[in-house]
Amino acid sequence: MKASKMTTNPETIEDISFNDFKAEVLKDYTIAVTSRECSLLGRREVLTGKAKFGIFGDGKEIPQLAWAKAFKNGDFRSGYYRDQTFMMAIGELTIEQFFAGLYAHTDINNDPMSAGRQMGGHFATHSLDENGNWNNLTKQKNSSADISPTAAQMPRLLGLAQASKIYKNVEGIDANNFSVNGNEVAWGTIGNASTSEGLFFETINAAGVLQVPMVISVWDDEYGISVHAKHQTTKENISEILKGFQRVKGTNGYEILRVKGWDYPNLIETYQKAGEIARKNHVPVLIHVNELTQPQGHSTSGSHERYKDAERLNWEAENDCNLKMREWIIANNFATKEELREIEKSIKKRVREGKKAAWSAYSNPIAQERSELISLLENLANTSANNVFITKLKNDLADIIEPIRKDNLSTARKALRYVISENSSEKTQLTNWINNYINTIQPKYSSHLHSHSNQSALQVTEVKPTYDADAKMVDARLVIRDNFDALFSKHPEVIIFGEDAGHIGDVNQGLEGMQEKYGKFRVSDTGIREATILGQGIGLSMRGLRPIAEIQYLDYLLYALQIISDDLATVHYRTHGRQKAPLIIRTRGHRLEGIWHSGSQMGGIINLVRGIHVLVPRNMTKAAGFYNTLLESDEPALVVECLNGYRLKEKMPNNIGAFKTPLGVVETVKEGSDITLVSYGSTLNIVAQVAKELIEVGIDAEVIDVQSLLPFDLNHDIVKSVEKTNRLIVIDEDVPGGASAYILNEILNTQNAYQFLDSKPLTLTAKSHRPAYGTDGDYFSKPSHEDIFETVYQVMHEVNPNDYPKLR
Ligand SMILES: Cc1ncc(C[n+]2csc(CCOP(=O)(O)OP(=O)(O)O)c2C)c(N)n1
Ligand SMILES: [Mg+2]
Repeated sequence: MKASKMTTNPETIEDISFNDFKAEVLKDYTIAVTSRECSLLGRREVLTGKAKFGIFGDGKEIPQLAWAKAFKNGDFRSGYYRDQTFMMAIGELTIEQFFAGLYAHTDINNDPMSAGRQMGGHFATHSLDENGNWNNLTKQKNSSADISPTAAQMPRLLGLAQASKIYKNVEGIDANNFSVNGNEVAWGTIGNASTSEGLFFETINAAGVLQVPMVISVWDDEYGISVHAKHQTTKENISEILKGFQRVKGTNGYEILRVKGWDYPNLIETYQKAGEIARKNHVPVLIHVNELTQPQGHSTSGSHERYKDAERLNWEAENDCNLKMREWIIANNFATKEELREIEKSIKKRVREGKKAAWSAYSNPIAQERSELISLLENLANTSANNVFITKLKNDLADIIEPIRKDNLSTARKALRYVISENSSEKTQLTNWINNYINTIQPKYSSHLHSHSNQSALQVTEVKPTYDADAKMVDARLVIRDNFDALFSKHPEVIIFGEDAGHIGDVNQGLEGMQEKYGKFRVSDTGIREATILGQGIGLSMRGLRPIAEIQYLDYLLYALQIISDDLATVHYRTHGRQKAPLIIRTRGHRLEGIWHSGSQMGGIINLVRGIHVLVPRNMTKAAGFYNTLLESDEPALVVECLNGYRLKEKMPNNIGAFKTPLGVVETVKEGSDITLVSYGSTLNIVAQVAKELIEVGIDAEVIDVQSLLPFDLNHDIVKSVEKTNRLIVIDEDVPGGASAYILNEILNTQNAYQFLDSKPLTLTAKSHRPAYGTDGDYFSKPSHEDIFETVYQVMHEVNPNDYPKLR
């Protein structure tokens, strides 16, 4: 059935198909009008204070209907906040759910997008059941969870599309839940202004190189909030300037299509074509959808009358896509004006009812909680000397027309202060109510930062490396290489990619020979594009593969840090555990040479990526053990190998691929009684060396390797050491106040080590500047042997100047 034919010659189509088509058109129109009505009422809910913020899909309805028709089971969306009509059209967003999201309903059954964690307009489907097990993604329409940073949906889109390519070309993977011969398309959407972002261009180029089944729609309404296209896009036309990407005979590249956003039949045809090209040929497609509008302006935060002139506002009113579809329906005799009016009237009613139902579902439990509290406060007031004050608090709470949980809990906690020196069963009841309320309500906002499943990385048990009696000392890179070899052969779904990771087997030869052995789809080179390397990893892992994304040096992780922080680290949390991206990021860092090959910006990293594990092994055996652990788990992690460790000698274990380094467990590498030295990574190895030298001056230091910054020392072993030595120095090569401050806080605050200290706890760090080049640059920038020795000695000198006379 060709929609465009219907426009010109409806009478030539047989009655039955005309009627079918008519029904479909009216069903589509119903969705478009329902979606619009939700946008209009949604804005009102914000302006009247029932919801905090609204950003809606009005003005973008019609192309999304066409897109939904081309979207098949198993396909994935990676889009942004304008896509509500699409979500409704694929059956993944009801009116009630739309409003539940707007109100921030914390029950995942009411707001399946995020259980109230995300602003409305941020969409998702459930890839996992409530226990964290995969659903069959090939039998449902999938939407990866949206995030707010503009264009940040693009890197992930690349990986979602590439997964089809992997499933098509790599044998032996159990694809049951994930793919049918790699026939799935990943569909992206982005606003015209957001195409100004580097992430957009990086993704476009990478997808052209990789030739993956990806269709990107640009919703072009000429504006990005108040900023017109003339400030955003060269020639004010994204498809025009991307023309060089158009494939021609004998080249790779894109199919680039352009269509007007109100032209329903042409949109249908365009989306069908785009889907076929991407699905069959694994060629990326860009659809530039222009002449779209924003009937209510950008969001509830402002009004577009401030920046659009009368001419533009008139144009938008006349070219509203829903209005144009309505005119088209009438012109083509699919329905009369009266019939449409009837449909519209009943939709208005239906949306009002849905909104009301969503509001009741959201507000009733809170009102119920308030009633309970009010009766407790009444009882408390009756028995308290501060009756007047408690009654006032209670009355103020009762007067709130639309109470939220904050009102309840804040009132209860304030009331407790009035009975601080009283004793009564009413006080006990209130205390219990508060504790119980916090225990049940807090998880609604804080759960699912990490996996709750039985594959949580914390559930993986340690397996120590074992050695033959005559085990050889080898270059450490061989330990890591042989371990990857074992992992690739054990897990067909493991793939690794990065700059120089393929042909030469990474810059340190940790993947030597792996591409030859496992093929170019599993061990591959990428362009220099850290953010989309990360995005590939996120998307691939969301579709059941186990990618290892290699970032060549820790210093260049910064290019990808935004996407790690905004997307990867929040996936599980922002979907209330209904999506996961168990990506392993492999990189190498710490001290070597110069400003950009010696960085150890661990403080910056750990503070930006809560939600993923950050592991800092001191050698390659430890690193390999972390990879082995992570592949048994369903969680994302960053592993920082020691850049100066590949040529050091390590003993080759005989259980390669099987030993596992546990997460969140420290290792005491030298026992001692005088002082506890805590470190990690390359610097740990120096600290261990210095500890031996300290014995010569009578200082017996205990050296602890943190190994795992996130999670940190879950067994609280470090405090046990401090309890014994009463002294503590944290040593690392990050800047002052960086990871060492985090470690110190964990030990003093979380583990309460302050009570065992007899000397001031210290941190010894690098200088505040970047490390200078050369051996002297390292010596004068990062903690040296002598710095560490003297700092420890000075502490002992202060304790006992007789035994430890002043050194300098
Ligand atoms: C990285 C980043 N910068 C700024 C913003 C604030 N912001 C949100 S939407 C938006 C405009 C986006 O315009 P466009 O891509 O054309 O999408 P439209 O809203 O017009 O559909 C901006 C600047 C953001 N969310 N993320
Ligand atoms: Mg725009």
